[in-house]
Formats: sequence, structure tokens, C-alpha cells
Amino acid sequence: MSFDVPKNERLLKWVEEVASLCEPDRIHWCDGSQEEYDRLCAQMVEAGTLRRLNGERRPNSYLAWSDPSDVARVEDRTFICSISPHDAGPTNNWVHPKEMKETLTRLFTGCMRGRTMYVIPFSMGPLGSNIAKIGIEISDSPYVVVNMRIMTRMGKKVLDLLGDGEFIPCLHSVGAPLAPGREDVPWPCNPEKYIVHFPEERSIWSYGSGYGGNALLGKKCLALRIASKIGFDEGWLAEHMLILGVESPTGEKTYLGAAFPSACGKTNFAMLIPPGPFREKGWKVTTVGDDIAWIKPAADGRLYAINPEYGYFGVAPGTNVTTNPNAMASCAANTIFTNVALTPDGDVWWEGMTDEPPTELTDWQGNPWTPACGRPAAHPNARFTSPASQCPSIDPEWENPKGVPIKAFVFGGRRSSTIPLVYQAFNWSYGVYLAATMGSETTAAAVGAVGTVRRDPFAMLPFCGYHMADYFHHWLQFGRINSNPPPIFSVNWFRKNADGRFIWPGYGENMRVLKWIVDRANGRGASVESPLGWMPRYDDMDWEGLDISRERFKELTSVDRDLWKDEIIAHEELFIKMCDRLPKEFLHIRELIISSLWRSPEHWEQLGEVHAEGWNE
Ligand code: O2Y
Ligand code: MN
Repeated sequence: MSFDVPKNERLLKWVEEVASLCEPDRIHWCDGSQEEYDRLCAQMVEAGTLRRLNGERRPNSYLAWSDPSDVARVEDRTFICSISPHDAGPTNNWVHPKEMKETLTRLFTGCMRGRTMYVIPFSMGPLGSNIAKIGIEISDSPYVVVNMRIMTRMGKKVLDLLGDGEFIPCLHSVGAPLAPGREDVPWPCNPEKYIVHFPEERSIWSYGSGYGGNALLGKKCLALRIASKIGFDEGWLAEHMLILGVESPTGEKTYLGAAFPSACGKTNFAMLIPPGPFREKGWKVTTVGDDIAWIKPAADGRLYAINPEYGYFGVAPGTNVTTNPNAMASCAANTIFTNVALTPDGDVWWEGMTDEPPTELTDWQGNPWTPACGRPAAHPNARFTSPASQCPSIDPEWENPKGVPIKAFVFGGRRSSTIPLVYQAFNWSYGVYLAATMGSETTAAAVGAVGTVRRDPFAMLPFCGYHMADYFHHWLQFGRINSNPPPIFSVNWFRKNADGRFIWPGYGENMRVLKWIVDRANGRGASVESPLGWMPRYDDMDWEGLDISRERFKELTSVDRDLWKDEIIAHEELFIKMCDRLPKEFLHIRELIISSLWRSPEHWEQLGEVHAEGWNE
């Protein structure tokens, strides 16, 4: 250890207990220094876990290839072990904590033999922020240590701040003890996996996987599952939301939080570059966070958000200099890539990085690859771990311990029909309803038939650490006790026409929708009432530099009564699952939406110019 033993009795006792359970050969307290990082990376290069990339092309960067069985989060092996199953709710896997502790104790016994046990102190959020929390991850994976140093504020400075205070214990093992004299494999893991949360005790145990959200326990496990329960108990929100800032030509700054399920372009939206005419007029978009937001009410009556993370664990395939130049710049150096392909000159490549693939590569499983071979070169869930500070659009306030004031919430899914381009909920409760019922069509990367709608309330389905209907109550209550909660918007970038083609260009052009949202949030933008909420008319949006006809706009914003009939029935199916604790408000709001949709055609014609067609049939 390169520093004195910390004086936190609870921490020392826990480390001792874990060491006697897991029986590691060595214990290393991580100081978080560059020297420690470099040393661990060099050891992993030696062990075959990492490859050092060409320093000219990718300075200080490495590539890891995982075991092919350990490539993503494992939702079916993720558990919320509250004392009562009713507190985990119908959307989580549950086992009684006593039974689960017995299983885990058996699995963790001797699981670190032959390995080093790393003690990793980390802060989720800027050091000392009253919104931040300290965690201690114990892990037997050096890959976890170096990734945690990028993803969180990590090391001695965190222990100094902790003193004898509270921390969230996070225990992780790859579940692969090394017998004496046995050679290690590059990516140790175990086919039996458990990602377990004890929400009442506020602790995490993860076994068998070395990958991403299963192993970097600050991210999904602490910052979402455990933090959502703490937020419920303490009156704040831990959300699966990006945070972005919009600066207008007059210098007005508007921050918003936005939630999207996976495969909806969340990182691209977090790092959006406005189209030319907007940039020329002086519009700027800045990034506070790309994945998670912790949001607390402050004394001035506003809601403040921090990004609890310090880096990006971004999905590589599909990212390129056109779709997301800011992400490409973020991973230009000091990055750990996982499961991407290796080029002959020691750089990385993934599907969608360039128009033309390289003529030869080594794929993510270490095999020779050519464009004709019919296999992807990178795994579809391949990742880059990069410091957030390297993002060119990083917001100047991203490290402000107070957080940034949130003026709007945005919720979006991938829907080829039914959901209009954008609308604003009539009020907070309607907004909570729209977020609770949001869904997204499955893509080839997800489980389930392509194109079926998977309901993903608040994009939190895999990440809510307690009963989802209690979570809805918490949001409703948040709007009651905070006097002026931000407006809530729904967006959908993925509408298609009858030929199955996308009718919205997306990417930077989403700025046009964002501008309308920002105008509305600041009490300006014009709108018209629709059955679902407030919507822009064609002339309420800025179209400079983009050729979208009035006809196309009508297609993008139409609300089809027949499709909404099915949509409402699907809401009902979701509600039935949670009927034991569903907020009564939702049933009333559903009825109000139904009666709005079935109002007379004349009613909507009087209000709006263009929307009548869809609503009046
Ligand atoms: O598969 C994993 O372990 C990563 S999942 C992930 C990573 C970064 C941001 N979001 C997610 C997610 O699943 O929402
Ligand atoms: Mn995420």
C-alpha cells in the first residue's frame, strides 16, 4: 500500500471480513495514481488481458477482448433482494436476502485464491458535493480497477474525504480462483453469474462477470439500482438520464435531463452538434452527462442535477465522425476499448466507424477478419471507456458540486408509428404518465422479436432498485412537494412512413426539436393543444437549412386514433402487472386521454391547422 491505512473502522472491518471469506493472495488499496494505472495496465499487457494500441494513432490506449460468454449486462442474473418480494416488485428478480447471502457466501468462499484483492475507493459525483455518494468496491479484477479510475473519481483522495463516514460496500469477483502454479486466462470469469443488490442494507455483491455494468459497480448497480432506492427514501431522484445544456444566441443557458432506452441514440443526443444555421446564429449544446443523473431539490426551489460519473462507457459500433464527432474525440486517447476489432497498424475499428471497412482486421475474438467473412469484426456491445473531460462539448459546469439547474425533462423511445415527433405533457402528472408508459421497439441488438414494443418506464426497467409502481408514486410526489417542477416532454426520432423509411433525419437536426423544448421551458415557444399534450405547429419550429415539407411535418406529428386504441390497451397491460401499487392518478389520466382522442373532429380543427387528419377519422 502506498499510503497509510484509513481510519474508518467499518471499512477496515469489512475489508478484513471480505479477505477472510475470499482468501486472496494479496490486498492492494488503490491510490488512484497515474503510476498505479500504468503499472496495472502493463501487468495486464503481460498477462494478455490488454493490448497496448499504436501510440501514434491512439495515445495511452488499450484494447481488451473479453471471454465470448461475458459481453453484456445479464438482466436475468440481476437481483433486488429486499426483505419483502413486494418491495422488489414484479419487474425485478427477487430472492430472500438470507437465502441469497447463503448462496453468495458459498460462491465467494476462496474465490480470490491466487489473485490480488483490490480495494477501490470511489466517489459518484464531484468530491464533496452534497449530492455525491462514496462507494468502496472490492474486486479481484485489475481491469475493473483501471476502468473505475476512468469512470469515477477514484483513490486516496476519496478515502481522505470519507474519514469515518458512510460508504456503500460493493463486492465483486470474477469467480475464478487460481490454483497454485496454474496459469491465468486473459479474461477470467465464471459461467455462473449473480449481480445482487440488497437495497435495505445498501450493498452490492457481484459474482462471475468481469464486464461493464456487471463489474464496474459504481454505474448501474450503485448509481441507479441502489441510488434509486436511497433517492426514494430521502426525497431525490437517481435517473437513467443524460444531462445537456443548451446555450442560446443571447447566452441564456437551459439544462435538461433526458431518458432513452438503449439503441435510441442517447449518447448522440447528449453530445449533439447543432446544424450549421443554428451554430452560425450562436446556438451551442454542451454535455454534463451521457447516462445517469442524480437530481435534488435545492433551497432556491429548483432541481439541481449532477452526473455521478467521471467517464463514458460508450457503445462503439455505429459511432463515427458524422454520427458523433464528440464521442470520437472523447476516445481519441487515454481510452480502454473492449471487444472492438484491431487494425494491422495497431488501432481499433468497429462496424459503422468508416464507410468502407478495412481490408483486413483481427476481430474481437482474435481471429483474422475480412469484409467478406460474414461475421461482425466488433461485438455489437463493444465499448470505449474514456474520460468525460476529453469530450469537446463538455459543459463548463459539469464538475460543479452544486449541480446544474434542470428546466425540462425529456423522454423518448424508438417508435416507428403512434408517438409524435414531440409534445409537451399538459402537467406534471400527465408527464409522469407518459414517462411511465414509454416503450421502444426492439432492434437486432436486443432480445425479442425485432419491432415489438418493449415497455420501459422512464428507461428504468432494468435499473429501478424497488417496486416500479412505488417509483411512479415517488415521481408524482416529487411534483407535489416541489412547487414548480419542470415541464415534461415526449420525443420520437424514429417515425417511419408507409414504405418503412425514417421520416425524420435525427442526429444534429434534433436541435430543431430541442430549440422548441427550450423555448417552451423558458415560457416562450408557441404551440397548439393536441389530445396528448402541447405540440408545435409547423411554423412554431425553426426550419432554416432543412427541407421538411408541411406534409412531412404532418406525418411526423399525426396522432392516429386506431393506433392509440392499441397503445392505451398496451398501457393497461403494463398497469395490470403493477396493479397492487399503481397510482390511482394513472387510471384517470388514461381516461382523459381516451376522451380527448374521441372528441369531435371540429374540436381539434378549431384548435390546430394541420393535425386534424390523424385525430378526426
Ligand atoms: O452491457 C453493459 O455492461 C453496458 S450497458 C450500458 C453502458 C453504458 C450506458 N448505458 C448502458 C445501459 O445498458 O443502459
Ligand atoms: Mn445506460
